[in-house]
Amino acid sequence: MKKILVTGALGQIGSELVAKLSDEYGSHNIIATDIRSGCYEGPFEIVDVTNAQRLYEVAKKHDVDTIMHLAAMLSAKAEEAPKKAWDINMGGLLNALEVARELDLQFFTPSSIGAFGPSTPKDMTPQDTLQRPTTMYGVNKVSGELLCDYYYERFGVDTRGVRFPGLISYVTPPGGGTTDYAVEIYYEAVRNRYYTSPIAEHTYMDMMYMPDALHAIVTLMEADPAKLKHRNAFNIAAISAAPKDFANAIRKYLPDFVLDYQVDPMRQKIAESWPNRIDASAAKEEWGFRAAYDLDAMTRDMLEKIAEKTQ
Ligand code: AKB
Repeated sequence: MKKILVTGALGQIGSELVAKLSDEYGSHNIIATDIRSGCYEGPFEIVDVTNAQRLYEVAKKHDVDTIMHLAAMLSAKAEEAPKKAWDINMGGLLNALEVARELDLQFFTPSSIGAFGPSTPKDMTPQDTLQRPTTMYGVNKVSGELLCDYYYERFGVDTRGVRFPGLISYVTPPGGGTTDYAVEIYYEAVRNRYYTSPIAEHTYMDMMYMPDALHAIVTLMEADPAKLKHRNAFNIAAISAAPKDFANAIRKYLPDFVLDYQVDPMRQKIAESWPNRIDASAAKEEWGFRAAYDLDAMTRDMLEKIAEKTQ
């Protein structure tokens, strides 16, 4: 039975991942940690990931065998405070990897489509390709991918990871990402039938519904290591969409929905530097990744769940 420490457990991915892992492995085997306290009933510890000693002590105290390191600043927020983003994203990752090395733990951390840059091929972006990102978040993500490979090659730490697209969910809102619009649009559609997009009409990015993202993490962590050629930073993909596609999908259920645009230059620039659609064939071949939700299935579920929540 696994015993897993999750950093950033109160964030967008963390809050749902902890619930999923609790179902899979038992809630007493999941140690949720975050920089702030929140309402969570299972084992919980306050941990600032930039504090290496504290992270080590909590992992040791709970005798965990796995770290899932999620604590990070997202792309738009990182652009507003690049030095802070480096300290949290790289400092936190290095500390978490060191704990994994010292205590011989399995390790997961997400990379992102943000690890690509304007010179990366935009369509069917290959697994192994040019990565020259132009954002601090992207620089952190490429460095993180390399660091995780290094800890595997040099120290034998069982590091694994995926490049997440923009993640869409109705449970915990994302904070400070370029793809946040794809969550906000659903809330505003249900509440006001109206949304102003900060991203231009035809700008495509990869997106994924949270249940597919959580399933991917669990499947990758349980995959036979002998079959993993890449280990870290697997491209995974489900939906390639632009704001107009979300609007059309929403109008199928809410015909009076109106989408307007007020493009935010900083977010738009980041979005344009990312791929339109990445190729997930390595993840499919090496550990059987597959996504269950397309844009329509996700839209139906998002609108239903948000309507229930806001009643
Ligand atoms: C962001 O927009 O920063 C994140 C991501 C794609 O990594 N959602």
